[in-house]
Amino acid sequence: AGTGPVDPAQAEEFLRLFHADNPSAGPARPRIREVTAQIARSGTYVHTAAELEYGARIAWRNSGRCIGRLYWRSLRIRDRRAVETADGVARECVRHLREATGGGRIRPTITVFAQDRPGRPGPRIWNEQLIRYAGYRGRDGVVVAGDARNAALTATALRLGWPGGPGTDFDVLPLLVEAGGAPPLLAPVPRDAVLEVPLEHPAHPWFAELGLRWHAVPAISGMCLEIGGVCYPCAPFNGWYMGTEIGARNLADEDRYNRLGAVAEGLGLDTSSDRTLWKDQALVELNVAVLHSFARAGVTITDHHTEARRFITHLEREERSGRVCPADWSWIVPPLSGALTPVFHRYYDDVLLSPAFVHHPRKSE
Ligand code: HEM
Ligand code: NRG
Repeated sequence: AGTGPVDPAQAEEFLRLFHADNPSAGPARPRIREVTAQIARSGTYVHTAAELEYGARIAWRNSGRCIGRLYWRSLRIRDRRAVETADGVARECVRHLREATGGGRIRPTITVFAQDRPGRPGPRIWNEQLIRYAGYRGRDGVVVAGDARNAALTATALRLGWPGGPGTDFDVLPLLVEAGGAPPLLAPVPRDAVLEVPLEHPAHPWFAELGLRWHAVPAISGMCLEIGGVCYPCAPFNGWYMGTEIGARNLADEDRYNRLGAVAEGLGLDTSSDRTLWKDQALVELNVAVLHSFARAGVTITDHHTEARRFITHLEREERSGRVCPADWSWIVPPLSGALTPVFHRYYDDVLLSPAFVHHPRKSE
């Protein structure tokens, strides 16, 4: 994939797969002839709407790092291939967020923008996700507020003219949308398109005072959707969160929000030695708060025990269908209580299949 010519062999392989799985689309042969001619003429080809939908769902099914694949058939596809300007992309991303958020009943959704063509790359979003919290660096370069993961993107946004947010730990960054070879457009994400959940603990009233919160929808915007040799560089997608992503990583990692100390203090734990397991205890209560708060707010979320069981169901189904299910152990096993879940106790095939979601090199640095 990329802005070079499409490899006809990749196109053919995809079309064979599509027609094998979709008998109602007729035989593959005539379509392959047509596409081969299109590639010879123009260096690329255009998917039908049915091919695009199928390709996007299979790309999810092929994502070896994703534990949430049981429902891969339910992905909603927003075909916006005609949109290629930066403000068109920004506007449709905001619509995507509104539709996918569903007031808390989150719907797995992907919006597909213009494809790469030889000499004419499609649009790109520099943000890793549609919703990201700014990370502000002080004079010495150390992050003083917000999410350190997004410090480089925040600096880029400021350099491009973003005035900055109020300076809280949870300022939503604008979208940086690149199109047509121009410098990226800064597009604010309206407040009312960003559903957030303030965190509280079912048993500890002081917890709410920590002022922690997280956004409802994880919408990955920094990956390329590759289907049959064609690259869609801008194809943001979302499902819903598994609680550990927020509670055991985003808010807990030392190079993210690093809040275990604050939680431990609230709990009155002995933090004088690692061996008291204060971090482990604080981690569990933080994760209890995440799941409890999302549920109370009516926002879809899953826990790692349920999702691990579902993933095993998915694996068994895939096996019965005669397919290999690629999986990367180090991403599938949850970052909390790994061995308590069934996904820990086995090995996986980790093969690269196409269609696929692939990482772009990060653009903000
Ligand atoms: C990764 C859960 C939907 C594609 C992940 C991860 C989790 C997860 C826990 C690991 C994240 C990490 O450790 O940072 C879920 C759940 C979903 C869901 C609960 C609910 C429906 C989707 C959808 C797609 C998708 C709709 C695409 C259409 C991916 C990909 C990755 C991933 C490509 C790897 C991301 C990377 O390399 O950074 N998912 N997912 N997931 N998921 Fe899903
Ligand atoms: N860990 C990241 C999100 C990665 C993808 N997770 C999902 N994807 N649940 C974070 O923001 O914490 N999804 O499409 O639902």
